Amino acid sequence: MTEAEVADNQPKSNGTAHTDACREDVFDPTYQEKAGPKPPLQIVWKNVFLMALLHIGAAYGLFLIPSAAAKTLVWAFLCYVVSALGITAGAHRLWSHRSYKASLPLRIFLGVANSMAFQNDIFEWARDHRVHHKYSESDADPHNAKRGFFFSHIGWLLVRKHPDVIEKGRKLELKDLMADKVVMFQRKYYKPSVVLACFLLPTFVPWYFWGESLAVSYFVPSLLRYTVVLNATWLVNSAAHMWGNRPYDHHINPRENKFVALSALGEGFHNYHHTFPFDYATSEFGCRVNLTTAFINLMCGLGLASDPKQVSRDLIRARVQRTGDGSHRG
Ligand code: ST9
Ligand code: ZN
Ligand code: ZN
Repeated sequence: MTEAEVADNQPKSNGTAHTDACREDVFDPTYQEKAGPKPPLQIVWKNVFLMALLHIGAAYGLFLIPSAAAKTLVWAFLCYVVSALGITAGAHRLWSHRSYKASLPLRIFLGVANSMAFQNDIFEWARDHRVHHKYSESDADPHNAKRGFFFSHIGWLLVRKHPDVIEKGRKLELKDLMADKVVMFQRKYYKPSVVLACFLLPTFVPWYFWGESLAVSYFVPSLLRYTVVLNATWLVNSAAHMWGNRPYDHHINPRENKFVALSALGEGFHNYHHTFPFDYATSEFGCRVNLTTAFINLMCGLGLASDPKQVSRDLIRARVQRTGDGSHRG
């Protein structure tokens, strides 16, 4: 990356620097992987077993869909959207990148929604995500896509981390996360919050309110919905780092992938996102295939969110011309 490209990654719009934007998500071109053989792979068999069990449970949930009431399917979809927003609008755009500001009621909602998604607590998620951006596709990237589709999709959760992930992660500036009472409260009570929000609530509502069977209530809105949200998220790390165009920067692997954007509520514009990580919309196309941006806009309209950061058109145009792959359709 040249100095100009690194400068583009710095949060600013219309020439004014965003002093409160995150800087720990900016790519660090100075990092060098250590020479010599890589540490041996250490498989965590407990995770392999649990992930296998989860996916078998989700497959059983698929099989139960025809016997589910319409209301249960609507509920499952609602749980999908809420838990996905806990990741996209919460852990990702708010807490990892600080791309907008959220009021306390909105942060509480996103904290609960995040527990419903059960993808590690917000602090751990945001710390791993900042190292992903800063040391993208190197040993210090938790889900280094250079290690292949399987590793970047799910494999990285089944083995011990590369020591550089932890070494570099420990040097990150995370004071903003530590200062956020919602983040720290969710971390402290993470396990009970997951049991309640990810499993008990999605199961209880259809069973109690419209007499759905306990099996359907558990396997469809809870297990299947959880597994679908996990895989939609992981596709951003795997598919969107492999397949698609690179209109903003062809030097990096992350790509624009519409299928991933659709399933991940707008998080598939990944070439744009890695080029401009501070942009709250993660795309230059506003709400198009981007429910998360629509949600943040709505929250801003209601006075619950503010200061959404965006890249200027001029900066996008200049970057497209300098480093794009020629596929940009502006
Ligand atoms: C899950 C997360 O699925 C998914 C994240 C995806 C991210 C996607 C990003 C894409 C963009 C956004 C798009 C969103 C789209 C959403 C769409 C929705 C429809 N820095 O962890 P340990 C320390 S989770 C600094 O045990 P091991 C750590 O604090 C799924 N320090 O490492 C600890 O220190 P201490 C459910 C770090 O032993 C020590 O190191 N959860 C860092 O290597 C050891 O930590 C699971 O499956 C860091 N980065 O184990 C659980 N990292 O000892 C999975 C660690 O002082 N996790 N440390 O306390 C595990 O079981 C383990 O972490 C492991 C590694 C086995 C993977
Ligand atoms: Zn990425
Ligand atoms: Zn990101």
